Amino acid sequence: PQKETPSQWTKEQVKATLPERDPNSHKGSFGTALLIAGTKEMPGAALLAGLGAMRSGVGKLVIATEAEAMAMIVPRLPEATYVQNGMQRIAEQLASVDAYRAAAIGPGTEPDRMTEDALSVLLESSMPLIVDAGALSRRTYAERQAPVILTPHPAEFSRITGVAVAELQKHRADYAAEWAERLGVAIVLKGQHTVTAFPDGEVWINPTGNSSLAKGGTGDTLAGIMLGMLCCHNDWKHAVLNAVHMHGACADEWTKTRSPHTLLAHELAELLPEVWAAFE
Ligand code: B4P
Ligand code: MG
Repeated sequence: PQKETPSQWTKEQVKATLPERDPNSHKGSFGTALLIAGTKEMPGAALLAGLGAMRSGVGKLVIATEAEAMAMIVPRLPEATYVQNGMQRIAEQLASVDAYRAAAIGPGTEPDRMTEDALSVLLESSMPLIVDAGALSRRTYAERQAPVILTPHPAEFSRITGVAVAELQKHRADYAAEWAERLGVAIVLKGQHTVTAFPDGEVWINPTGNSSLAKGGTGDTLAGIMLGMLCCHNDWKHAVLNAVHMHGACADEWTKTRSPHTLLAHELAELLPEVWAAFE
């Protein structure tokens, strides 16, 4: 049966829930984020997510990626540190995941055995965990107490649930809510009017964003912004909702003066400082 249309997570709600940066803070106050992303063939996804995270309130960022990807990322994000061949080292439990405040896995990775193994290791931790792109698979999260946030686009949602894309798009909020409760995770179903459904049944629609986001890399930037937001917010649900809203607001800032045909994903991270300030 068709349920009520969920409410929008508005600009006023973002303003009321964004954290202040304590004048007395230091980088440890905001924790260290772990980003597991990028391969030799898709190094850009790790860079885009890394830029999003470091622009979004994090204290420190560690990027676990392949050696070849590191060489490309370091010159454009010297502020991060790295775990070389990190996906493999985490999958084989050779690199610890204990010291992080939040983690994201999947941008620019293959949906293969190593990704699944690394995800299994991360699921044993007690930090909030974003699962995107190559890390999205048909699985359950029953053992997990801490927050899990899945960020599928419609094709990925279809892959992990078996619901056909055309059917999904007719009842986006209903399907997101149903699967969030069933899997016990938050689901951010991307696309026009992104739906965020929490495992407790709460559902919100995002009012920002436009067709300039329909381009490769923008989802990687969102995963990074969300990772950073998880580190500086006290309430993980506010972090997720504010990340989606702010990512879309950057695209809306772009189209004030520029064509929606022309946005590059890394430019979202460049717009974020001024867009964020408008919420403070
Ligand atoms: P992949 O190769 O999996 O794409 P990706 O690497 O995940 O791209 P990226 O990370 O940059 O973008 P994402 O979608 O995560 O290939 C995608 C495949 O799925 C393609 O075959 C594509 O056709 C299909 N697919 C993707 N979206 C679909 C959709 N809506 N309906 C049907 N098929 C779809 O993240 C993109 C970001 O941009 C999100 O934040 C999203 O909310 C936003 N966005 C995209 N279009 C928007 C719009 N029109 N308005 C507002 N926001 C929009
Ligand atoms: Mg994506």
